[in-house]
Amino acid sequence: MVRRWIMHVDMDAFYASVEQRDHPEWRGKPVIVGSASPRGVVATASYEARRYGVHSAMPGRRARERCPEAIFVRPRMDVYRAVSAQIHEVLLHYAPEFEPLSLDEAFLDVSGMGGHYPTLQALGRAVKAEILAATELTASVGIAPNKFLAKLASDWHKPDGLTVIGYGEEAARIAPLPVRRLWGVGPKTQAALEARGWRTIGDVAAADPEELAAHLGAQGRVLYELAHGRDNRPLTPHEPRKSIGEEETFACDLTTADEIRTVLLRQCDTVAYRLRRHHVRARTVTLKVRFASFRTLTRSKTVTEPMDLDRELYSEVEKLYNQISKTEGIRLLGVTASSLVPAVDAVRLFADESEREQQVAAVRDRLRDKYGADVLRRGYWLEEGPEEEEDTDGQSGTDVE
Ligand code: DCP
Ligand code: MG
Repeated sequence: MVRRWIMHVDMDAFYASVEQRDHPEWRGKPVIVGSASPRGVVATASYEARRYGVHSAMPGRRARERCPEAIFVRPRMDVYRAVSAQIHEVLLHYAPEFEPLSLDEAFLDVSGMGGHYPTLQALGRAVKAEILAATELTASVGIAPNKFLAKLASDWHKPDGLTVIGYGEEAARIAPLPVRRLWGVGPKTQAALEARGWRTIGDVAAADPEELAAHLGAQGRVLYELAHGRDNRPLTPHEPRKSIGEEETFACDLTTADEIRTVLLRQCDTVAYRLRRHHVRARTVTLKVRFASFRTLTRSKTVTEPMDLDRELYSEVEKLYNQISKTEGIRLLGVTASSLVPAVDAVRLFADESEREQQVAAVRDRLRDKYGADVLRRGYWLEEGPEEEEDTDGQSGTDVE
C-alpha cells in the first residue's frame, strides 16, 4: 500500500515579501502591510519588522510605536491574488488537486509523487524551487503523514523552511511543543489543559484519554489522537474551477487584423495550456472585446467535442471574431474557456488526428513549465520577431473562477 504523505505549503511573510520583491529598495528593511491609521491593523510584517515584535492583527498604531522606522504599505490584493494563482499552477504539477487554506497556504496529497524523487526532502526542494522560479518568493514546506503534522512541519523552520516528519517519529517530534499548537486549541482550551498540568503535547499524549474526555468532552478525544500525531481528516479540494480565461488591456488600441490575430492566438495558446494543466477540457469558448469607446461585447460558442488545444479554441474564436462588426479600435481582448469536463471523461471523436497534436502539446507544455511561456510559440509567432514585453501590472492573465 502506498503511504499517505501530505504536503503543506505556506509562503513566508506573504504580502510583505511581494512588496519587497516589487520594491527592491525595501528589501532587508522592516515592511508592514496594513494601515497605521487609528483603526488600521497589520495584515502582515516582513521578518525584519517581526524582530520588533510586530505581527499580524496588531493595531497599526501599536506597530508604529514598536517600529517607528517601518515602511507602511497598503495591501495590493489584486497582485497577491495573481501571485496565488501562479503558486496554485505550480502545485498542480505535484498533485491533481489541492486544498487551498488562504491565498498563500495549501495542502496537497503527494502520496503518488514518492517514486519520482529519491527522497521526500528532494520533492520538497523541487516544489520550493519551482515556486521561487515562478514568483521570486520563498515558501516553507512541511511533509508528513497527515494534515495536522504537515502544517506544524511547514512552520518548523520558517522562513524558507523544509521539514519532513516521518512515520514512527510523529509523537516524539511534537511532544515538546506547547498544547496551543494542537489543532483547535485556543486560549480557553489552553487554559483548561494547563490548569490540569497538561502543558506540552507530550503531556496530553501521556494523559488518560478518559480523563481528557471527562474534562473536555469530544474535543478531549480528538486532542488525544492529535497529541499522538494521528489525524485522518481528508483533504477537501476546492470547488472545481468553472472557467479558465485570459484577457489583456492594451496600452494602445489595436486596429490591424494582424495584431488582433496575434493576441487571440497567444491567448488561446495560454488558455489551452492551462486547461491541460488542470486536466480539463472546455465545451464553451467565449470571446470578449472592448472597443476604444468602452463598448464591450462577449460572444460564446459551445461545441460537442471538448477542447484543450490552441488550434481548437482559436478556430472557434476566429469565427466569433469575424461575426463582430468592427467600427473602432480595440482596447481589450479576452478568451475564456468554460463548461469544463474532466479530461479523462472527454472522449475525442477524431482520436487519430488529435493524438499527434496532443503529443506535440505535451512536449511544449513540459518546455513551457521549465522555461516559461515564451520558449516555444507556434511558427506564426516566431515569424513576428521578438515579443513585446508582457503586461506586468497584474491586469492581464486573469483566471476567472
Ligand atoms: N493576513 C491578514 N490578516 C491576518 C493574517 C494574515 O491579512 N490576521 C494575510 C497577510 C499574510 C497572508 O494573509 O501575508 C498569509 O498569512 P500567514 O498567516 O501565512 O502569514 P505570512 O505569510 O504573512 O507569514 P508567515 O511567514 O508566518 O507565513
Ligand atoms: Mg504564510
